[in-house]
This record gives sequence, structure tokens and C-alpha cells, in this order.
Amino acid sequence: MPARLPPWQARPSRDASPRLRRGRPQGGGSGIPGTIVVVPTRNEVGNIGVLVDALSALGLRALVVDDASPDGTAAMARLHGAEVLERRGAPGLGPAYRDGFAWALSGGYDTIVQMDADLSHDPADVPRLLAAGADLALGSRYVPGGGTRNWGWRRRALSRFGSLYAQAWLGVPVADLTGGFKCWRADLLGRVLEQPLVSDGYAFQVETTLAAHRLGARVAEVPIVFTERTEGRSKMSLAITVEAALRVPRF
Ligand SMILES: Nc1nc2c(ncn2[C@@H]2O[C@H](COP(=O)(O)OP(=O)(O)OP(=O)(O)O)[C@@H](O)[C@H]2O)c(=O)[nH]1
Ligand SMILES: [Mg+2]
Repeated sequence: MPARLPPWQARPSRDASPRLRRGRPQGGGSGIPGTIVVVPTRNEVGNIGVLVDALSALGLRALVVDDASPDGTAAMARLHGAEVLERRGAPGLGPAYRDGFAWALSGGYDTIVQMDADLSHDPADVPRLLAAGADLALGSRYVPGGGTRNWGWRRRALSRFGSLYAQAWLGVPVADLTGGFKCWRADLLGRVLEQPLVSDGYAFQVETTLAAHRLGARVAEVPIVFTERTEGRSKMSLAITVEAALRVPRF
């Protein structure tokens, strides 16, 4: 097995370092300098091109963090002009985010957005997150104006219960603790990643928001409507949900 490189050397898609390319918009729009959108992917070939193009039209650059997707997600992302970090070794949402965030921080970006690849998070909402003026702006389904689209009652109940459960255990005044659409100021994200985080899976979302809160960050919730994916398959399962739920009391 090849030696594991630091994430920012682990086969970025193109020659230039993120520092050199920082803030240069890929497409139309006025561009949003200093901002990068980190997108973890596992078999999202049907979604990633659409997302990267939509971000690009807003002047936003994307870093796709792919876990060896056999469906060609990485190549598709590159084709659409995204930076691509192809991870090797143990897959997982937490490690993928860690590597993507380390890449972004080492590139000198001052604002780091994270969002899912499956278009459940609307790229058109990113400017509102950026405008919230918080250390951490959360795309929130559970504040007035927010919600979910095309979810059955089971999925709605599970998600709502998950957030309330985490909120009750942790005593954090955040309505949507489990979402993965977030906008970080780089200095806060760097401090959060220095904390002894224990989650590898979906609980990573809860743990990082909790860490931000404990560090005294200004956390804002911006209403978003989360739309069920129409392409590709969900990686969410009962096992993943239970694993995340069992983590929470240990934070
Ligand atoms: N790099 C990487 N990305 C992952 C992994 N698991 C999931 N993802 C990505 O993380 C994002 C969220 O995963 P989803 O399967 O959409 O999970 P979800 O949004 O909670 O569940 P659904 O609502 O059912 O789609 C997507 O962009 C996935 O491709 C992984 O192990 N590694
Ligand atoms: Mg999803």
C-alpha cells in the first residue's frame, strides 16, 4: 500500500496549490473570494456535475472529497472543474471531512462551506449562509421557514427525533444539530479540529457543531428546505443511525 500523504498532498486534481488558486471563480458571477465548498462524495456520479456547475455559476469553488467511488464520481467532478481530493484507506464521512477541511485550511481559505453532493442542500442557499455573519452558520430544517421536501413520515420523525435527542443530551440551543450544510469561519474550524473529536460517521456533524458552541462561537441557524435525493443511493442506514445515537452521550 502506498504511504499515506498528508491530505493536501493526496492527489489534488490539478497542478496549482489551493493557495495559488484561492478565490478565483470558475464560472460566471462575481466570485466569492476566499471561500471554498467542501463536498464529500461516495458514488454521486449522477449529482456531482450538476452541483459543481451550480456552485460555479455562483462564483463558488468546490473541493470534492471522494472515497474511491467506483462509479467515476472523481473523474466527473474534475471534468466539471472542481478540485478533487481522492482519499485512500479507510472510508468514512468524518475522515473525509477532516481531510477536506485540512486541505482548505492549508490553502488559506477564510470561509469553508460544507454540503452534501446529492442536491438535498440547495446551492442557491449558500449566499444566505455566507451572509449570516456568524462564526458558524448552519443550514437548518428546524427553524421557521425551514423544512424537508419529499421525505416520508418515518424519515421526518427520525431526523426530528435525532436532533431533539442530541439537543436534550447536550443542552445546546441549536434546533438542527444533525445537518451537514454549514458555513465555517476558518479560524473557528481550525480550533474545532484541534479538539479531541471521536466521531467518524454521521455523528461528526453533531460533534463539530457542539465543539463550536463550547468554544463560545456565534452559531446562527439559517432556514433551508432539504430535498430528498433523486439520483444515487443514500448511505444512511439503521446501523449508521444507531452508531450516531450511541455516540452522543459520550460527547
Ligand atoms: N467521502 C465520503 N462521502 C460520503 C461517505 N458517506 C456518505 N458520503 C457523502 O456524504 C453526503 C451525505 O450522504 P447521504 O447518503 O446523502 O446521507 P444523508 O443525506 O444523511 O441521507 P439521505 O437523505 O438519505 O440522502 C453525500 O454527499 C454522500 O455522497 C463516505 O464514507 N465518504
Ligand atoms: Mg443525502
